[in-house]
Amino acid sequence: MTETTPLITSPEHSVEGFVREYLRELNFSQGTVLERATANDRYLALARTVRHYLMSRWMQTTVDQYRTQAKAVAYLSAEYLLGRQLDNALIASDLEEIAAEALASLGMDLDELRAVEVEPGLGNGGLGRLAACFVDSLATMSVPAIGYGIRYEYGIFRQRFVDGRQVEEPDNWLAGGAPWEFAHPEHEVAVAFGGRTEKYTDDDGRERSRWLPGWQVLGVPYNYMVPGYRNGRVNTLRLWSARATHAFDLKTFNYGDYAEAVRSQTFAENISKVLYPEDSTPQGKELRLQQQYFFVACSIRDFIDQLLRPGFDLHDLPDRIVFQLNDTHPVIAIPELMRILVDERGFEWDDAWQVTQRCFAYTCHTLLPEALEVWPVELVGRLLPRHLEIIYRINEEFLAQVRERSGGDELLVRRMSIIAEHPVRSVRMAYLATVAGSKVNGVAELHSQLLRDKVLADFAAFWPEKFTNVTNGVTPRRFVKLANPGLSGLITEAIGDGWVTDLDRLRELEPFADDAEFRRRFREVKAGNKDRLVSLLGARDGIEIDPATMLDVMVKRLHEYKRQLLKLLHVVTLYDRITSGELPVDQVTPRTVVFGAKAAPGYVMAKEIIALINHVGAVVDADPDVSRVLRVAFPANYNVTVAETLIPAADLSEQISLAGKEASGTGNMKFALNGALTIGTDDGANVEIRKLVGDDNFFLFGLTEPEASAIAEAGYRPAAYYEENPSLRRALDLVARGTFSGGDASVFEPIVSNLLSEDRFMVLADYQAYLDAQERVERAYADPDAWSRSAVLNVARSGFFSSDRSMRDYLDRIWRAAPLTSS
Ligand code: 6GP
Repeated sequence: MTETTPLITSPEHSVEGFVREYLRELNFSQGTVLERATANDRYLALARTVRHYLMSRWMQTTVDQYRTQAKAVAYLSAEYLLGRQLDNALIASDLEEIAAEALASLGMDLDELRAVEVEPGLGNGGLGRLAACFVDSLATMSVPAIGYGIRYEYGIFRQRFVDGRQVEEPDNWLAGGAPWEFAHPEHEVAVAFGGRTEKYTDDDGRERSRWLPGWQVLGVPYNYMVPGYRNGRVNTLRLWSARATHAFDLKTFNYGDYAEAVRSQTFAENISKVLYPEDSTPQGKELRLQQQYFFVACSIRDFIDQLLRPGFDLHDLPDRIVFQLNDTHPVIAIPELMRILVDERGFEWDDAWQVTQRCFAYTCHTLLPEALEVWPVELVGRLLPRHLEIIYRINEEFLAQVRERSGGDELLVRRMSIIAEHPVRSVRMAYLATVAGSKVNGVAELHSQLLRDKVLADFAAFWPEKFTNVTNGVTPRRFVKLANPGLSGLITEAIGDGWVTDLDRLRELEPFADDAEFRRRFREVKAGNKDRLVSLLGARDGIEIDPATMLDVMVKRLHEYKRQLLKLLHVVTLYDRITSGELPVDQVTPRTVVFGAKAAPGYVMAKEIIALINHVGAVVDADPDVSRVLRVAFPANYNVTVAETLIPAADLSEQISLAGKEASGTGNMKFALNGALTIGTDDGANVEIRKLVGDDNFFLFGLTEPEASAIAEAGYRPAAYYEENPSLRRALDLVARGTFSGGDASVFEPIVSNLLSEDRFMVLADYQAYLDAQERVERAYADPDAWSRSAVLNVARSGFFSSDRSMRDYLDRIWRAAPLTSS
């Protein structure tokens, strides 16, 4: 890195300037002319044009960060669910209008070109999308930060439905070209694996251990711009791609085994080939551990070699960087930094440990015990033998402390050990992160409380000051400004545009909730958003929906704890009541229930639930009476792009997980900010949403976490609810009898029998409360004026859920870093 300020100038910020730049790109980079250019050519030229406007800011930010050597945040995340880049770059650089006009003057439509972009789906769900929101906020707040991750060649699978069942197809997102990335093979990093360790005596006569690896791969960094919102800053997201080492190839080739050389190349490159589609439940696959180590080893090496000044004393590392661990996926970075300090830099163990502890902080994103990652010792030892030794030593010293402070409580020692003994000897990654990290945080108040009280209770008792909370947030740039231009315009008209980077200002909207004209215009915006959704679903999925109905939306990964089944039982109950004549059609609030969800390909029950939703939808649709007032729409392949049209159109947001299971949720925040009302349990960030928007503007139902725990402890018997509740019994019987499976009772039998015998997430226990809450929803919806008042209040009171606020909390409570002041 040089310290010379690069001399580049941005293209002129005008329609003419944009046209010139665009045509130049089309000619020089795409090698074509307007008349012959395909839609993809036109999109690529547009992306590159917009990129040029951001380039000098990017170079300047990079230079400033290096020059000041200010403390930086390195966000380590195996996933970034970015969404489309062009849209965001346009709003960040204030080019939307100029670009639209410039393209129009060339006979093109900006929206059509936008739609060409395939979003980089390099994440599964909430955790990956959160990382994307966080890097956006860090850039917008001028915080020196870098996001590190993996450049998966294939992102989250594309979902199709065949006979209502999920089929996965590869997400070849790079196929059309990748105008947003910059490969830097000159900064490739070698990463070692395997082999063994050996003991030796160093020059000072000290006993040491060193690693003799068995094989290597190279990591090539690809840089992505992370534009701050109109603040002259562009941060970097650096994603690593695996390549075979040249030496590796050559050696095999010299032996004359060409096929073997190619095979080993593929083997190395497999590491960044595909994103694991498991969400919240790790699979424990060897390639996954390789991915984890690969990207953190590259990232730490990169930070030390590229971002520190030559000769930097690593004892001072904690003053220069904090590595934030996005869940346990990057936790192997802890022994990696120890290894670098002790083995490569000759640090004493205790000094290295001091430095390491201060460099890491850990965010936990789950409450499900089965979601806490563990790696078999055998596997860690085979892939990373030196790291295993280091983990053992960390554990040894930690347990000595536990023994000392607990007076030798061996039960406690066993509970807290980083190494689990059963069912197989394994490394508990969450424990390693907790022991080594300076801070541990949950992602919503309730979640952090439950981490302290339950999941990590022994550790919280040991180090109470280590534990803190940072409630999640979402970026208002993508999820309001970009996704909801109608609402954005209305808000800006009312209170100015400061809210985009200071979302607390939405409070100033509160008085407008009582302004009838404002409410009317708010409804107009909602109606316009519904029309946009109607067009999207029509064109994309061939799904017809009626924009005059209540839009009731449940979009998130398919997981039993999130309880899509509870929503579905409500639909089945409505179907039952209408078809049985119990509920006259003219008394039903017409609604469209929209689902969007991918299931992990190996998660059988989740895939069955998808099939059931689609089958119920088909039967509901086919019934002429029912379908006048009730429709089920399940567009396939829900992703960030779909979310951006769907969320602004929603009236009702479904956040109905069993209390104590959803760590936070972030979809819930996006809906509230876009003026949907929530029907939800007392779970995750719902708790905080309800507190802020007020009980009158939130439909709360269901068991609380303590109630659910008490029932579980006493022995939950779901069949009792079935026996005692006739409406529930009828709904389940309909499914059980094969009403939604062409009369074949066997098809959905596993779902029914699971609900009746186990029902781990207490769907049946919450059924009646949910139905009652839905009746309250219908009564409220019957008064459009009162409903829109509540909706406006949801918007006005949700400013807290900006990811800018989350970043401020991390900066204050965990990172102790600050924005760069001048540019
Ligand atoms: C998710 C949580 O399930 C969700 O509640 C939360 O909003 C999100 O993280 C962001 O914090 N967790 C995961 O996606 C996951 O893989 C291990 O957790």
